[in-house]
Amino acid sequence: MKKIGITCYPTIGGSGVIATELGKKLAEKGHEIHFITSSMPFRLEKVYVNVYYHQVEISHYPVFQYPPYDLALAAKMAEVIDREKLDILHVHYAMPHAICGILARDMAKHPVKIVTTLHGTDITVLGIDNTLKPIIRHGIEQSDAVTTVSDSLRKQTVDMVDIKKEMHVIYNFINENEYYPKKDEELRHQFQIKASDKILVHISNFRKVKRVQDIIDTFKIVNENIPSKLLLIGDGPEFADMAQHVHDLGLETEIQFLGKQNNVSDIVAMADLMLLMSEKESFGLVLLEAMACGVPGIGTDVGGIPEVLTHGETGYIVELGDVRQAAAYAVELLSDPDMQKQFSQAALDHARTHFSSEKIVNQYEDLYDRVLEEG
Ligand code: GMT
Repeated sequence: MKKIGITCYPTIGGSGVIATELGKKLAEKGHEIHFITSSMPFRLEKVYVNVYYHQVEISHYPVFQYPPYDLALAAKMAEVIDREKLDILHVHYAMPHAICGILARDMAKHPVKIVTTLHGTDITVLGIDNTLKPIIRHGIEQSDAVTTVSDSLRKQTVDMVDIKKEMHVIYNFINENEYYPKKDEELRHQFQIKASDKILVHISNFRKVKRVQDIIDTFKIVNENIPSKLLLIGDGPEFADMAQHVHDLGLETEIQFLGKQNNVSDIVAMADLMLLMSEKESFGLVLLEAMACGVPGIGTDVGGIPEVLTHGETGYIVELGDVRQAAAYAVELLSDPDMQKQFSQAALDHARTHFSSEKIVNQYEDLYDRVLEEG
């Protein structure tokens, strides 16, 4: 049994999901888990044995122009490391979490190892602000072990941050108790979707990089050929423009905006196809969650997406922005029930074989063992 601290962004997002589900799985296996975050991670919705939560308090002293969240986090990490005698502090994102962890490790009296998982935005942020490169590099190099959620992200990190340190690819995983094939006819009824309509779904934080407009434009072509509905889940900077675009296309009755949702598995499982047409995506957890529900996907040939989706088997990969091709694949699949069944089964099998929680959580446990053995 190990004592493991976990720090992540606790709000809605794939990295928070993975960090929280990992903590829950490790706790089930008998480890003691301490979440150190700014608020309760959103998937930690009930009491779990072996799971503790330490909230970071920020002081609003008037002299500080900006509340020093990063320092408050580092101080809380050091306090928890010493009081709970943590073996491992697993932080998600180099910035700022690895940096805070390294500072906490320096401050704490109890020896602790820092494991950092990179989720992507750290590295893509560098495209915007090069001044952060040295601090991200420091966070990676000073961690005791580093993982990336795809091989594409590993390579991108090496290229962009010029890193010599070994980085281990550990893919994201699914919570099989939550994501599995389930068709909820009542839910379909509540959304007023006819049994004959095909359902397409997209989930994101509506940032520009998610190219939600491509999703809508793909759906427009699909809808001209097949009775269908598009469910858009999430919220973010592009939301208002996308609502306007849907209005301009006259598709308000065909496309529903559901906003932020905490428990999306029932909606995902109800769908026939997941669309993710981003221009940056280190993994694309929503594609995997859909596959685990037996729902194939269409994604762009970008980042880690081709490591999740197998073209022609569990879904399709298209060039960035190629809405015509995406729509053509969707129409071909959704108008052939046998093919749909075959893709659905392949998606489910692939998710369970390659991204099972057992397989991936074991990889993290092995890494913790190796890091602790290194002394
Ligand atoms: O995609 C986002 O903007 C959210 C971000 C996050 O922190 O959850 O997602 C990143 O981490 C996910 C979990 O590993 C990955 O599935 C996403 O692909 C990755 N997003 C990007 O690389 C843009």
